[in-house]
Amino acid sequence: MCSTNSTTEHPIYDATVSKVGAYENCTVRLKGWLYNKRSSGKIIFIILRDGTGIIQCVASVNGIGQDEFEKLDKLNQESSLIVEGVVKKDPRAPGGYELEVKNYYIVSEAFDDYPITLKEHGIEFLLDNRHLWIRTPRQRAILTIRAQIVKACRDFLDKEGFVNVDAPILTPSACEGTTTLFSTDYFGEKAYLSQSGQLYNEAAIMAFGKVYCFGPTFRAEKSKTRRHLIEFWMVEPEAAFMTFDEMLVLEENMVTYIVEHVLANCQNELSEIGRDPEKLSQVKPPFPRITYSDAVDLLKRNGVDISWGDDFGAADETAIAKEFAKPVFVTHYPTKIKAFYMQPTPGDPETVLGADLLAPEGYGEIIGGGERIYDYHLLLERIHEHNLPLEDYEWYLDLRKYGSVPHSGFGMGIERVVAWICGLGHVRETIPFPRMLNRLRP
Ligand code: NSS
Repeated sequence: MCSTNSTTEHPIYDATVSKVGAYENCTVRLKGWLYNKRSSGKIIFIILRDGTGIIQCVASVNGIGQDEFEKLDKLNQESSLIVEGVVKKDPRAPGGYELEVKNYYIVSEAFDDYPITLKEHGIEFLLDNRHLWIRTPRQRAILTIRAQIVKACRDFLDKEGFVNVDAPILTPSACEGTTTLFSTDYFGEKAYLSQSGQLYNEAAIMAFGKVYCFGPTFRAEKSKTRRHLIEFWMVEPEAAFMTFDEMLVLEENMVTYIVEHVLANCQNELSEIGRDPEKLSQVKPPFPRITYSDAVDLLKRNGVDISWGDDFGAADETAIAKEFAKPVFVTHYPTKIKAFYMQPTPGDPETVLGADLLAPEGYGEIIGGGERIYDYHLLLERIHEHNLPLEDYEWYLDLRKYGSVPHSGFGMGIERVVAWICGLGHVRETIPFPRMLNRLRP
């Protein structure tokens, strides 16, 4: 853009690291933090990060003068600074460009040794320092992919004609069983943090037809596994008149859209975290479907000690998913292990029109959903069977009183999808500030 032998003074352009390519040979101003530094006598190499990427900046005594050079040489990691310099193409540099420093200003000097260095740290230490850990390129890449996944969910559903109608977080009743409820005092009354916005979605579809809610959900689960968080984000589409089969198609299209969006927009981030995109490019509809009964047989054939009616554990889900290169639907679960609102399978009341979507590569369930009971009397019966307090579900029953229609919906846990797409060993890195059984801080 700027010529190297021009005699006229160039202006200084405000730029970001990710956009420096548009300013070759120009003088730019970058604002960021000192990620790393090494010096060799008369040259200092600074790795500057600005939130959009990292760039090597080269400062020399000739370029900035002896005093400024010495000051820079002493600057601590993570000091914030503004650097002005000329953008030079350099195929060896990360990102392909380097900055020849002409000037710099220290905004705030880090006055203590930064706890997170380039050496290996233990996971508990990193989690204790999560407020600082998120600055590292790997964590930034994961959380950028998360943001793109969230965007893809919204884009897909908006495009499909779903209206975003959010559900409350403080609720009087349970959606997914009473054992994992978080309770809080609501001015003398007991309230619970939402486990799912589904019940409210069911009210909203009668007003909008197709809706989704997207927000934090909470499960007081005493599970300390690599798939469980206490607070996680869920996107929950729901549609009036949508059949079970139509819902499965919606799920596979949404998951495919998300994967394609990440592949198209996050190549740098995937390579930063070392995720092989090849495995993800196999995710194309249709996804295989197997019934719960067939899944039990499959497990038995693989020597797993399981009986019809048992719920699947993480190891079972992994064993089932291992048979497929794409995500797989497990459908028609036993009625007694699923939530109270699930519609029975026509002609087979022992099972329900419910499906879980299991991700490949051992990531387990990423989506749970199904068709809902729309008959008033059957729903009332289930509420009694599950010992749910009727007064808290009167409004939910009303939906079956006034123009009830068959309807379906599902919930997709964002962190599990991020863990799978990024190929991570644990969900704790998929959310900015994880809440786990033993962790509420920072
Ligand atoms: O319990 S779910 O299977 N289903 C529901 O909550 C329905 N009420 C959703 C609906 O139909 N609108 O949870 C859905 C997903 C599940 O597949 C996981 O991906 C995720 O929510 N999930 C979790 N992620 C992280 N940590 C925990 N503890 C967790 N529990 C569920």
